[in-house]
Amino acid sequence: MSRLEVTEMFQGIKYPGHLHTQESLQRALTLPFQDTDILIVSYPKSGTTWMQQIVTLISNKGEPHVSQTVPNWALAPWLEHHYADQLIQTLKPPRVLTTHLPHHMLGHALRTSKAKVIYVSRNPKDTAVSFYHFHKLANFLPDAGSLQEFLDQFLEGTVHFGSWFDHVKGWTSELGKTPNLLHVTYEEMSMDLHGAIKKVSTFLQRPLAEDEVLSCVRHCSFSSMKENKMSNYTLVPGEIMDHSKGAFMRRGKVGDWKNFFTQDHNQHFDEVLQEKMHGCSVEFVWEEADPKERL
Ligand code: PPS
Repeated sequence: MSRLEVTEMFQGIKYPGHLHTQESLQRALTLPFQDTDILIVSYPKSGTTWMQQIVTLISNKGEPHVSQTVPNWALAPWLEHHYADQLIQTLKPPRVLTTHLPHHMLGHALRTSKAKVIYVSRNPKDTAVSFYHFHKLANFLPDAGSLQEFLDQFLEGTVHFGSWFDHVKGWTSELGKTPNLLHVTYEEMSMDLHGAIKKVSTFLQRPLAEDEVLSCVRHCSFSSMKENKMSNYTLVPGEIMDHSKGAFMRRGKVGDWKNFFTQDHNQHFDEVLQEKMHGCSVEFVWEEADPKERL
C-alpha cells in the first residue's frame, strides 16, 4: 500500500502516513529544543505558511532572497514529519521549526526551554472551509465527502490532525503563563499585516527599520506568496497534490465561510462552538472589517 493511503493513529489523533510515521511522531515529542529555537505552532489551514514566510523575512530583514529560493518546508520543517529528522540536524541556530501537534504532546518539552513559540490561529469556520478544499487536492488526505459530512467530522474532532477546539484551547491556555509564547491570528495578519509583522519582530527581538517592515509586507502579501514557488506548494508533485483540483493558495480571505455555509451549517457550528469553547477567552473575527471602519 502506498504511504499516501496510510493513516497513522497516534495518541488518538489521525495523521497522514505520507508525512508521518509512528517513529517520526514519537521522535518529535523528545526532540531537544534549543533556547534559540523559534517554533511556529498551528492547527492546519490557520496561516502556518504565512507565518513561516513572515519569520523568514524578519530573520532576513525583509530581504526576500532566501524565501524565494528555499521551499518553506525546508526553511521551517515540521518536527513531526518523517523527512525532517536529517533536515533539522542541518539547520543552524536560530532554527525555525513548525508543528501541528497539540499542546498536550509538546507542552512539557517546551516548559523547560526558552524557545520562542508563535501560536497561529484562525477562526474555525474559515479554517474548516480551507481544510475542506485542501482535502480535494491533497492525495494524502481522505476523501472529504460533502461539506456537510466534513463539517460534522471537523466539529466531532475526528478529522486528520484531531480536534480544532482541543488544539486552540490547549495552546492558548498557556497564554500569560509563559513570556515565550505569542498568539497571532490569521485575521490580524489579514487586517493589519504591517502591525502583525512588527508584533512578531518585537517578540523575536529582531527590531526592523520601517523600510524593512515594508519589504516584509510586500513579500508576504497573498499575491506575492501565491506567485512564489517556494511558498505556493506547486513544487509538490501532482501525485501528492493534484494541482488541477485546486490551489494551496486558494482565497486567502477572512469570512470566506459565508460563501459555503448554509444557515443550518452556521447554526449548528455556532452551537457546538459555544459548547466546546465555553470558558476559553479567545475571541474570533468572522469577517473582514469594512476598510472605512478601520480608519
Ligand atoms: S497548512 O497546510 O496547514 O500548512 O496550511 P496553512 O498555511 O496553515 O493555511 C493555508 C491557508 O492560508 C492562506 N494563506 C494566506 N492568506 C492570506 N495571505 C497570505 N499571504 C497567505 N498565505 C497563505 C491560504 O490561502 C490558505 O487559506 P484559504 O482560505 O484556503 O485560501
